[in-house]
Amino acid sequence: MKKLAAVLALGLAFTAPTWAATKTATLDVPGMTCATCPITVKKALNKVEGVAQVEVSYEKKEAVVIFDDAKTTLKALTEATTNAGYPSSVKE
Ligand SMILES: [Cu+2]
Repeated sequence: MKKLAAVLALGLAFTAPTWAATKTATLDVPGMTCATCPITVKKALNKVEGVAQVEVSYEKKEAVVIFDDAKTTLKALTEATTNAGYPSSVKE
């Protein structure tokens, strides 16, 4: 019985409504000039409400952001990096 409940709970977690709004965006961040820049960019993006995960690549000069589009917008993400000194744009 306990096992069945656990399986049901797992099923519910995967169908939670918040999951449906999760989006991934790739931002071009051309202003990163050294290996520590991605740390600043990552911190700035993590502060935005609704952001779940951030991966910043200095080599590619881009940031991949997983976020809840019910809580934040692409504009808020590019503004966050811009305010941190790294203007960015959404990659198509
Ligand atoms: Cu730097």
